[in-house]
Amino acid sequence: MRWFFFLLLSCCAGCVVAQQQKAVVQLNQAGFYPAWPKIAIVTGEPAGDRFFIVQAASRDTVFAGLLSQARPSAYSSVTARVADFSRLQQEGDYDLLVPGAGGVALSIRRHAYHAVATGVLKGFYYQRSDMPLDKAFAGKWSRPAGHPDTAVLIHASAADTRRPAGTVIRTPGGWYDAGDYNKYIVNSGITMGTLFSAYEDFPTYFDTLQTAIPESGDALPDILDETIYNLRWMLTMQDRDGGVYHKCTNAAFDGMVMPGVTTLPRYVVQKGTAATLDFAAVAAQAARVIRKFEKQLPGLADSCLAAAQQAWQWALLHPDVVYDQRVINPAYDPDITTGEYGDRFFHDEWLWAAAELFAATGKKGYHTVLEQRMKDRVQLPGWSQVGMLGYYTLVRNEKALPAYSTGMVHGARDSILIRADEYLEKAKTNAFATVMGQSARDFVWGSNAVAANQGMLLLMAYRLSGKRQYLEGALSNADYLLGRNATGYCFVTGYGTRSPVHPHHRPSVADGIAEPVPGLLAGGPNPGRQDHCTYAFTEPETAYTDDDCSYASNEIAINWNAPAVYLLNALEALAAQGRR
Ligand code: G3I
Ligand code: 9MR
Repeated sequence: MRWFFFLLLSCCAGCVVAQQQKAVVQLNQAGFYPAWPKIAIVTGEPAGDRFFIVQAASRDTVFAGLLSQARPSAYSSVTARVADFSRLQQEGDYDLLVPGAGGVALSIRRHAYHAVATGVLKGFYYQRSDMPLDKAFAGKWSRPAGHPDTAVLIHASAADTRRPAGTVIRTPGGWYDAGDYNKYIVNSGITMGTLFSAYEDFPTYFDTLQTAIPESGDALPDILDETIYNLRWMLTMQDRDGGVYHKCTNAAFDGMVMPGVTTLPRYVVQKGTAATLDFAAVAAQAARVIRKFEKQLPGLADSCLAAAQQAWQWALLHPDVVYDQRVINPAYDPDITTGEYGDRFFHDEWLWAAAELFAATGKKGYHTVLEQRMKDRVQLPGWSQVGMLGYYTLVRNEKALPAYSTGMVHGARDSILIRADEYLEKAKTNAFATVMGQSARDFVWGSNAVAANQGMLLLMAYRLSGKRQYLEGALSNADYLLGRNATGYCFVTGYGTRSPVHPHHRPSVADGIAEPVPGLLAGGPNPGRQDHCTYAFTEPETAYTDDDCSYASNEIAINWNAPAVYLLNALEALAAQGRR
């Protein structure tokens, strides 16, 4: 037996090397904008140093170029050469040919990202929990409603005298978080903040963007209809004392079945500081964003603002309530073993909530907390790092804020620009010529959201400065997500020529349809491989497997889709404005 494994191992090792040596072309599979940079990467060993682009139909050669020197990647054993064809600006369908590497199709279009950008927003519709997805909107992925959550139990960890354990409450609606069927306030928080940011920064573009959802054609932009669907759920998660339950969840993850098939009890669990502050931030931002739709949404902005202020008050009284299943499970039944989102450090949540409440009310009390929290080093957004969302809100609302806050707003602006400069500097040595891959630490669980959030930050820097390099940096990460990466995948399901077909996404696994639900961003390379699945490659930028076993590299999640919505739609909007 042992010799057999030895043979298998040496054979596989050989395969890996062979695959890495074989020359392959990786590029953005969604397409390129005529006036913007266009780059493909050739990995492995091509037969020469030239590449050609031919028109798909006529086979006429329209471009010939030289590959760059080979550059070893810092995050895998891949070597990469750049094929730059930015000078080709004619719309059309082409093939890029590299002797020894074969050819790949590419397209150049004025609305290159329109389909995929709309698709990642539509992805949220497929995550809706309590309503049937009708054929008219969901096509072959139509399905009955999932969990109604109209009779959800107060878990013992959340019990008090007014609502003892077992009290039944309603908390319907909202998106499923990811490949699982639970609904988590912390992760909804960053997701909502990011989607509202997209609308705030590109309102004219989104005002007319249609995603074919049931509400399309009503008096609200589709992105707001979608976001408000989840907002209404979030509002039901607030207790009367202002505190917010951490999540609405099964005790344990459902099997790989369709939503709504299991009817096991659902619970709301312990109220916590992170959930309550994230809720405060979202509700305050919502109040500001939807105020102009008072006629369509009577009273909703006021309710949101009141809810946000109440949540803030609760957090002041409970500033350090961590949600920790290792603590609650020994104390209460049943054990809760679903996703934890167990943040322990709340400075950034205070910052974001204070920024949103300050922008919504102009009240000095929030400014005082903000001033304190601006002293911290702010991180790239992630579910446990939301301070940067506060910075985004400060800089975009500078004109509406009281004059005494100008210094603080400039601090936020400088910090965004400094971070953006660091990104561009590091990108200069990246083998794939992307901002993604600043260090090996970028390749975490959900690494594709790191790429998308870096892109979003660069677009903030672009909006603040007008400096074209920032726009190009953001574009490099869109290229990364859509195929110019060491795996060769376009990471959005249903788009590109090679995208995930087996995401860790229960409906995609259980619906009996070959194609996965479209418009969902896979988590991406993650050498942590916490799922213990089989990966053909294990280095930081290649540790990805298109296998539904792999929740650590191939799950989907709302907080990953949201920055992709921002990045891809913002680029589409800017390209349409003719930004050069
Ligand atoms: O905080 C440490 C950091 O100090 C350390 O340097 C780093 C090294 O890997 O690890 C950091 O912790 C990581 C943590 O996320 C914070 O980013 C853990 O390793 C990592 O395992 C953890 O992954 C999270 C995962 O749940 C497991 O808890 C993902 O970020 C998070 O996106 C994911 O979320 C799940 C939900 O629980 C359930 N629903 C699906 C969803 C997506 O997979
Ligand atoms: O499906 C779950 C996924 O959403 C989570 O991200 C992941 C990590 O918490 O867990 C998945 O569920 C798995 C569980 O952790 C272990 N048993 C198998 C479950 C499904 O693959």
